[in-house]
Amino acid sequence: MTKRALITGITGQDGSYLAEFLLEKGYEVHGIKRRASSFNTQRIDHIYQDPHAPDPKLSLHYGDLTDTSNLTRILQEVQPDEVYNLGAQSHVAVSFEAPEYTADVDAIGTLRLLEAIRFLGLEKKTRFYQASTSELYGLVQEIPQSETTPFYPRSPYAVAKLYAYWITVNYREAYGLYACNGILFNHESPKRGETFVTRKITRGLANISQGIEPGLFMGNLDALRDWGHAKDYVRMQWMMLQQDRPEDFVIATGQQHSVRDFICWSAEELGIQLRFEGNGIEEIGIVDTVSGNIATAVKPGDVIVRVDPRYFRPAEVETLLGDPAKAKKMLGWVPEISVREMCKEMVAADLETARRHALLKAHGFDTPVALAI
Ligand code: NDP
Ligand code: GDR
Repeated sequence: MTKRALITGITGQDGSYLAEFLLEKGYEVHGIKRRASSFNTQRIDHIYQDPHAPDPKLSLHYGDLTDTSNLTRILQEVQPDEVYNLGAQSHVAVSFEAPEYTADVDAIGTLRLLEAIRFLGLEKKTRFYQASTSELYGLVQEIPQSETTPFYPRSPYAVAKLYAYWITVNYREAYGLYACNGILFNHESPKRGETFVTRKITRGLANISQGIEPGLFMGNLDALRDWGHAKDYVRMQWMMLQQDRPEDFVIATGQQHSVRDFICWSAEELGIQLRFEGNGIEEIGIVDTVSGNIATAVKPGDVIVRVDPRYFRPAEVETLLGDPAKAKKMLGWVPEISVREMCKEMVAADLETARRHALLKAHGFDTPVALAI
């Protein structure tokens, strides 16, 4: 029997990798996409199938996590074996500006899905995955963080995700639903949203190297994160729903690096050596040397990175480091792509795009490039 999965957030980074993964496994995949005034399916266009084709394996449904009747109707139509709740207002800094909306989507949106499963009598059929987050640890109480580390959320996003975490546990305990939380640490890829820190760096530096952007403005360069590759992490999301009993798992690499490290690695991939000077609030990154012919528009002495306090958060999560021992022991999961390999892949993808823009510009077709603010 073909298994059927429903993914909220299918147009996002994880949703697109997970859809690819499930299609390869032979699943029939359904995704919820939001109505937007422009196309918003760039990340899944390569796997999209014409709905007129016989027996399409990927179908999209218009919907929104703020709309109970819409979610209930889609669940009723699809009758999924597995629901992956990846949809969210996922930007921590933005959650300080839109806290109520973030709570509605990230917290109550999760409740809406769980209630719809129960209301439709799908408790015995449908397994539920909740995209929980290392942001729950916030002001960390223990190093490294594992499934038993106490939570201390530090943003409206994390507080909303805390509700979603506990309501998932509650529906498991109260109604016997197969529901699990994946407590995922930061994971990135060339498909990462342009305003998250890693992608902002790889894209920004690639653009600078081609003369498309003059410089990069950053926030807290000392923040420490445990970064993995999204491809490794979606595999784990699926594995969690294939166990005999539902459980929560931390997914992380167990290694930690600073934002400044990530900037230096990305610069290195572009043939640029950077030196940082300053005190954190007035820090600048100066080009020391340029090697090879990759960096075409920078020269020694150029300042290409500046700290701008506008990117500091009202409450920061300074350090996160995960302990994935349970996932390794119980599921045999280990990440396959290292953070440096991931950085290289991201820079290469952004450099290709930057070169295309530079080429167009050189031939008189100047297309504006959006700034990642
Ligand atoms: P993205 O921001 O790339 O994708 C979020 C997805 O949610 C998009 O498809 C977006 O649609 C959709 N979405 C946003 N608001 C709504 C809404 N109101 N109704 C329905 N869908 C909505 O996130 P990621 O792929 O990186 O992350 C996936 C999930 O995992 C998120 O829940 C995130 O909070 C969580 N997470 C992510 C981690 C990471 O490091 N990436 C780590 C831990 C947890 P659209 O494309 O239209 O904007
Ligand atoms: P995070 O990711 O907040 O951890 O949430 P992000 O990449 O936005 O920030 C990581 C760290 O980098 C610092 N930082 C900057 N961040 C951004 N976005 N832009 C900057 O210019 C900048 N300069 C420094 C931040 O202050 C922070 O400390 C991500 C999201 O995917 C969440 O949905 C997910 O739950 C968590 O990861 C785990």
